[in-house]
Amino acid sequence: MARRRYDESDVRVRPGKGSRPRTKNRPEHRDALFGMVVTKDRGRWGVVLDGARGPVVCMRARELGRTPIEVGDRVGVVGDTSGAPGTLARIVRLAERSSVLRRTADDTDPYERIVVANAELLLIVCAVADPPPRAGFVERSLIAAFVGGLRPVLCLTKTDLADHRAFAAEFADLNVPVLTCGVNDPLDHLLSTISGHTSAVIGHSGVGKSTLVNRLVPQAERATGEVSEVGKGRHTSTQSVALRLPGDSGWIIDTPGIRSFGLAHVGADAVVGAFEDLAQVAQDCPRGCAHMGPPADPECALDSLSGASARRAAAVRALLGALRTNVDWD
Ligand SMILES: Nc1nc2c(ncn2[C@@H]2O[C@H](COP(=O)(O)OP(=O)(O)O)[C@@H](O)[C@H]2O)c(=O)[nH]1
Ligand SMILES: [Mg+2]
Ligand SMILES: [Zn+2]
Repeated sequence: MARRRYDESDVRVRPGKGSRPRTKNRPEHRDALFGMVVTKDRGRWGVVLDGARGPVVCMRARELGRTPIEVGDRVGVVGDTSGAPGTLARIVRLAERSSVLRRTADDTDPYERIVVANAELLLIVCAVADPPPRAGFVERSLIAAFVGGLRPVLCLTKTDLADHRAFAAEFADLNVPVLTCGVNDPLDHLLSTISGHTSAVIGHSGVGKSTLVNRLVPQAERATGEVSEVGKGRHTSTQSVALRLPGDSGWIIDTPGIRSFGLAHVGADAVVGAFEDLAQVAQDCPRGCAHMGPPADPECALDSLSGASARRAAAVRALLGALRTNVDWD
């Protein structure tokens, strides 16, 4: 998969609502310090500057207009960057993203939201029981990861309550790592997978996401056992937050509050394009092929595949099916 590299000199500035002249008089901010956005809340961003420990509270500079700045973004900051209580620095630059986990509110909503920027891995947390596992949720998450440039890892929880193998087997042909991450499972495999990387965590409420994050980052003290993390409660978080793994061995970005995972922005070609072997063959498909095979796409070139690639094509078609069914998986 083609992954773009950061280029900190590349500022992507959208003009704001007013029509101020765009770049002419804009300061260059050569003195900006770079860091990572770790929190976002009501017009305030927490940024951990490179080499620093705690976050600096920031606002978005006016010249950035309404440019979305999300948890995981690399940004340049000017002003009082001491992080002392009561100080407020300014985000003046936004580096190009290496990955973007996106969603729309539902499958018909054209407006894309960025859930997490720059995560390398997507940990898809799914319980094998209580609540029962939902393949549709996993499929949608996989699609979002593949098209967003994140490497998905399926983390199965509550493995003490049911056998996980049948559910895990559903995803075998996609070459997605499946790790058992229940309370009684050792986490060494997961730890070695995420070590040195930035990983976003997604999953339904109640699947054991916070329990898992607390095992990975004990000082995080994420609240567990809540009926619902979203909406009503005043103290419940609806925003992503980046947590440093012990020993500075990477970051976990917890993403509470995703109630729906619309994929209106995703096309079949983007999903197929995430798999090199399939993408190559799909170049021979007729124009507008939706890659589903007969009867809808009788000339789909994916049907010429054999062996592991054919199994992968079948698995990707199952994903494409999930893309078309507007399941509300809340
Ligand atoms: N039996 C069992 N219960 C678990 C496991 N992981 C979490 N739980 C329980 O499931 C409930 C929801 O867990 P929580 O971490 O709050 O889920 P979250 O909503 O995804 O953050 C809590 O009562 C946990 O104690 C597990 O592996 N096995
Ligand atoms: Mg939770
Ligand atoms: Zn095709």
